[in-house]
Parts: sequence; C-alpha cells; structure tokens
Amino acid sequence: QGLRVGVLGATGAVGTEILGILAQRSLPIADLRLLASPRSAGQTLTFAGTPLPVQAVSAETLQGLDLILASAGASVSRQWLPIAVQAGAIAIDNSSAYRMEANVPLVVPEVNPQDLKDHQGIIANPNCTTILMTVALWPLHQVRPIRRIIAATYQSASGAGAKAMQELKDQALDILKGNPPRTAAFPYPLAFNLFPHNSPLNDQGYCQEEMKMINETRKIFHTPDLRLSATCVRVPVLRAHSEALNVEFFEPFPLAEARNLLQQAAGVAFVEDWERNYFPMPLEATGKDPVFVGRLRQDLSEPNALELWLCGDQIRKGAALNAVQIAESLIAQGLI
Ligand code: A2P
Ligand code: 11C
Repeated sequence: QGLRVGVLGATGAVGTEILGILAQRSLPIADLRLLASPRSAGQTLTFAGTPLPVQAVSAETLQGLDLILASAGASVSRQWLPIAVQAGAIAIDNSSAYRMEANVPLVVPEVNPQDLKDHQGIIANPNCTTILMTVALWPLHQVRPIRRIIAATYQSASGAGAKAMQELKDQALDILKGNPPRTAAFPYPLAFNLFPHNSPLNDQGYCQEEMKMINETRKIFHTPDLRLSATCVRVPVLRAHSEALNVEFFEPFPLAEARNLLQQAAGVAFVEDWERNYFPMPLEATGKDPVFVGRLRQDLSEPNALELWLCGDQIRKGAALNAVQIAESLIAQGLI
C-alpha cells in the first residue's frame, strides 16, 4: 500500500530534482500529483518515464494526499501548506516559512531524525548551507562538542532557482560576446564575478542567509548557545555550494581521530589527496548525494580548532534529497 504524494513547485529547480530522486529511490508511491502555479497548469512532466500533468495548486488539488513535498517559496508554503495539512497530509517544506517555529521539527536525517516524532503536520527542511554544514560537523560534535564555528560560504546560482541558473549561463555568453550582462534574478552580474549573498540585511550587518546558518544549526544540534558566525557569498557556480569552516572545540581534537570519524560518517564522502592538492570541488559534487569533505587540518592559530572544506550539491542534499530522506525516515519510524 503506497502513499499519495504531492510535489508543490514541481516545475522548479528543486521540484524537478525531487521527481528524479523519487524515481530513483524506494519511497512507496501509489499516486503522484504535480502542483505548481496556474502558469504551469496543463504542462506535462515525466516521472519514471510516465508523462504526468501539472495542476495549479488549490484547495481542491490539495485534497486526498498523505504527503506533500513543497519547494515553491515561503509565501506559497504559508498560503497552502496549512490547507494541505488540514486535508490530512504531512508536509515537508523546503522553504524558510516554518523552520524556526517551536512546533515544527527542522530535520537533517543524518543528525536529528528523532525530532520527527514531535511533528504536528509540518516538517521543515533546513536551508542548504545549514544542511551541508551540519552533516559534516555532527560526527565531530558528537564526540567532542563544538564551541564556536566561523563559516565562509561559496554559494551557487541554483540557490536562487532555475531562472538564476539560466541567468548565469546567459551572462557568461553575454560577456564572452562583448555585450553587457543582463540581470533579473540577481541584483548584479554573477558571471566572472561574485558578491555577498543577495538576501536582506539586518541592522547588525548580517544577511538572512547568514542568520539561517546560525539559527537553524542551533535548533538542529539542540545547542541554543552555540557560537557561530558566517559570511555568505554567491559565486559563479551552477549548482553546488562550498563552505570553508573553522571549528573550535572545548579541547584539542586530534586530527587523525577527526579524519577517521569523517571517513565513516553517514552522508559524508571524505576526499583528500594532499600530493595532488586535490580536494572537494563543486563540479565534482554536482549531481551527487554526499557532502564532500576534505582539506581537514589543524588551525595553526588555535590549538582547539580544526579547519575543513566541503562541497555539496545544493539542489540534491541541500534541498530535494534531504526532503525525500525525511519522508523515508518518517516511514522507517512508523510516523506516516
Ligand atoms: P511555476 O513554474 O508555475 O512558476 P524555482 O525555485 O526554480 O524558481 O521554482 C519555483 C517553483 O515554485 C516553480 O515550480 C513554480 O511554479 C512554483 N511557484 C511559484 N509561485 C507559485 C505560486 N504562486 N503557486 C504555486 N506554485 C508556485
Ligand atoms: C541560497 N540558501 O543559496 C539559499 C536558497 O531558505 O531555503 C534557499 C533559501 C532557503 O540562496
């Protein structure tokens, strides 16, 4: 007996990836409903070789679902997910709409799957940069608690959606042809450039993306006092984010022990070849499931700190895959 599954935002960058991942993995699906804006109604998408119609999301098209995976932005989630839950579905939301609400579990299945049991209908998928960082740091934090994290991110265009990915390609062509680059999804040209993350700034000088890393990590780790600061930057990469992390513990963390933990950690691929100066790269993380971690080293300035580098596919583990893994964990725990 399978689940009746809806995908809200099915035509978007994350939605189409969710369809691909659902076709690859073994979630039991009895019925799949593709939902998007009225603009896409009547379009057809393919799921596991079968064409399926896209329907406009409405109170009617949200009836009769067991599970809905949403990736259509925060305002769309706020508008429609309470209606889907009222109609009987469990919602896994990729947007930021509900992440920090006390009664909404914020889950990375490798880290805090036990939080799912407290759900009241809506479960939040964390921000991509948070997911990648928590997968890499949880195996270390469990053995020797983290005191402070300083993060710098190198974020791909995909975080801003399918239109932003196309914009990066178009800008590259514009510039190579000698034309001024066109901007719409981003405020400034991204091709052959980079800029601090394009989310709103608060009065302390942090952008929303940086605050998401701080607040979401504290919630997922259940460490409300964890010290954490981040600088988030958009770089001209299509769909994998990278992060440089300086991680301070309460005591020294022997390098060999940390390396050993990361080599065995769930969801991590540890990639290092010091002789070739070969470490994780966004191009190689693209289309893959793990968080690629490497360049692990002792911080020369602080005996209790390590430095590491990671890359992960922003659309897969950073969004679609994590959401599908949450659904799988709900099933494994008998919660759906
Ligand atoms: P549509 O293609 O009909 O606009 P991305 O993050 O790649 O930009 O994708 C956003 C996703 O969210 C798309 O599937 C988009 O559908 C969907 N979406 C955007 N606005 C709405 C809306 N008002 N109602 C439902 N879905 C929406
Ligand atoms: C980015 N992390 O890369 C953002 C995109 O809260 O889910 C996803 C925003 C979010 O720009």
